Amino acid sequence: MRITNVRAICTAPEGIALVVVKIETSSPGLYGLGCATFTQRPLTVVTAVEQYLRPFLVGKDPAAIEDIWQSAYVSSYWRSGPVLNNALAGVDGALWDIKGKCANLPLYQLFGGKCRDYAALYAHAAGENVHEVEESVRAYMEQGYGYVRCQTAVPGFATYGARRNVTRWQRSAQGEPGDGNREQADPERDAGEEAHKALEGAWEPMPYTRLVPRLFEHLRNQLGDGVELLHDVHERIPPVQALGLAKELEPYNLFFLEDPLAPEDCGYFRTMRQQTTTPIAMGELFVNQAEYVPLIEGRLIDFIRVHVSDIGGISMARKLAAFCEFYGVRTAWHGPGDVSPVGHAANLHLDLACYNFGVQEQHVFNQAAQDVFPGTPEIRDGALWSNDRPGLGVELDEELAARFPIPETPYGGGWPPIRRADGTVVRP
Ligand code: GCO
Ligand code: MG
Repeated sequence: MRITNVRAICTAPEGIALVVVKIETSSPGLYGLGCATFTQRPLTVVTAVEQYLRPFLVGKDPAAIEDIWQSAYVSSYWRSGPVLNNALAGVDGALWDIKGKCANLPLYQLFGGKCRDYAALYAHAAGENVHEVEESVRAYMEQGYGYVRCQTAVPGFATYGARRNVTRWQRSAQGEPGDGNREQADPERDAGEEAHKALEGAWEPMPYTRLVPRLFEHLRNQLGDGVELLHDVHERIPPVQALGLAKELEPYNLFFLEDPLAPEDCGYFRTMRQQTTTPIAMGELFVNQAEYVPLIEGRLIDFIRVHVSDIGGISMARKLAAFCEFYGVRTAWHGPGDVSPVGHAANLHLDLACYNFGVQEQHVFNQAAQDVFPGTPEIRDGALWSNDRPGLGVELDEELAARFPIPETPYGGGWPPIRRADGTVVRP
């Protein structure tokens, strides 16, 4: 059997650009799918796949996953980074999908079988104030969720993960399902750049840093310890404030505090570890193993939040999960709306087969996305369930996918600049 074609397919059924690689083979009807979603720069990934990896791959044996990964990885000489790793991940995922289909087994079986029956999910609770967040957490608890990420708006300021002052696009990029219907009138989407900025508002670290401990104090007072609470700092505050926040949150026993530091500030993790027992999650922005290896071997973090396609896909993620196991670090693969259902399926197979599973981030795909991607993993009782089909278990309706082209968004699809009141741009 040989690889006969490699294509990168873009689709946005929720208004969020998704990229999926499809590898076709000389065996009639046998093809594979892999997630290559870098939602802020999707067309760069398409170029990397179709201009460079396709000529590299056509004619090769699709069974030779590791050799293809290693040789494709160095074929660009300069390697790693989000574009090349996403392209490589799409190929890698598609080859694993093909291998599972050839073996007539779901991928988790090829990875050593199940360590658990399902992957426990964490849902995204948000609100304009502590009461709204509490209400949102309660609703998730009633649906059977044991883990809930809690984000609150900071009155008068833009805040990651909370609805207020956030444009529709940012909401969808932050893991809240889009409407998927491009015809719907949406004044926010149609706002010009200036209006877009006005909707965001300014970001100030101190009001946020002062408010978050009050949020979790309220939640623990109202909800007790019967639910695991998480929070995403989203790398937005100065490192010394992140140290203080992590310490101040200790009494509220978070399951984890995510992205307290930016990748550029990883040097502070050693100090953070010495000062607090709040569990730390990091990694969604990592795009090179040189970033995550020191944090793991130093036992400086507790969960990896890696965007699987940003590190080169399933093959690399399996190696990383195994490496983490030796250091007591658990997995928490990145899984918002800018991971495709194919990518969520890859997360799920890793979740089921890795001993050191921590928790899985949830994204509830709208009906349009589920129609474009038949076999999207099922969410039930606060958990993600495998359909046990061979390979990844997800298909792609290309004709339907074409009806959801990448939408025009301000800033050319990039992450809009969040600025402080004085205009200084801050990290996402
Ligand atoms: C998360 C992430 C996302 C990112 C988004 C960027 O924890 O799920 O922080 O919400 O902001 O994936 O495109
Ligand atoms: Mg995050």
